[in-house]
Amino acid sequence: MIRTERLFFALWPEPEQQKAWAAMASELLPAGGGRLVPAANLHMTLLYIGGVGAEQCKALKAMADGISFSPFVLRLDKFGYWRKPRVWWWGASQTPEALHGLVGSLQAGARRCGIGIDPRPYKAHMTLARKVVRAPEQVDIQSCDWAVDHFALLRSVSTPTGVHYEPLQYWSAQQKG
Ligand code: 2AM
Repeated sequence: MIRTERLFFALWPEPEQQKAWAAMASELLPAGGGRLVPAANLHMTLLYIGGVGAEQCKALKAMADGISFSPFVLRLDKFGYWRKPRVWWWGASQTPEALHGLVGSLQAGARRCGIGIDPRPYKAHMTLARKVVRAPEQVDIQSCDWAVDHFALLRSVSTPTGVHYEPLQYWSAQQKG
C-alpha cells in the first residue's frame, strides 16, 4: 500500500501575524458562534492537493522550484460567511494579479504532476472559524496589508486533538531590479 500525505500549497503568515489575526477573530466572533481556527493554523490556501505519495510529493516540490513570482501586498479587507460549509473567512476584495499568477502557475504545474484540480474559480480566503452558526453580522472592517514574499507546501496531520499543519518547504519571491 502506498503511504500518502495530505498536502496543500499556502501563503503562510508569520507567527506574530497568526496570533494577532486569531485575537481579532476571537473578539469579532460572537460567543458560541463557531469554532475558531487556532492561531498556528491560520493561512491562505493557494492550491489544495490532497493525498499523494512520496514520488508525487517530490515532483510537486521540483515543480514549485521552477515557479517565479514577485513579492506583493495582499490587502485583507473583506469578511465573508459561506453558509453551506459554515465557514467564516477573511479575504481580499481585490485579488492582486501576482496572486492570480502564482495560483495559476501552481495549478498548471500540479496538473503536469498528474494532480486533479478543483475546477471552481480560486477564492482567496483565510478560514477564521468553522462550524459557524452565527457569523458576525457587521464588522467594522479593519483592513490589513499582508506583505507576501514566500509560499509554502504544507502537510495536514489529523490528531485526536484536531488537525495541524506542518510546513515541508518554503519558496521565496524574486525581488526585481
Ligand atoms: P478551507 O480553509 O476553506 O477549509 C487544508 O485543508 C486547507 O486546504 C484548508 O485551508 C482548506 O480550505 C483547503 N482545502 C481546499 N479544498 C479542500 C478539500 N477538498 N479538502 C480539504 N481542504 C481543502
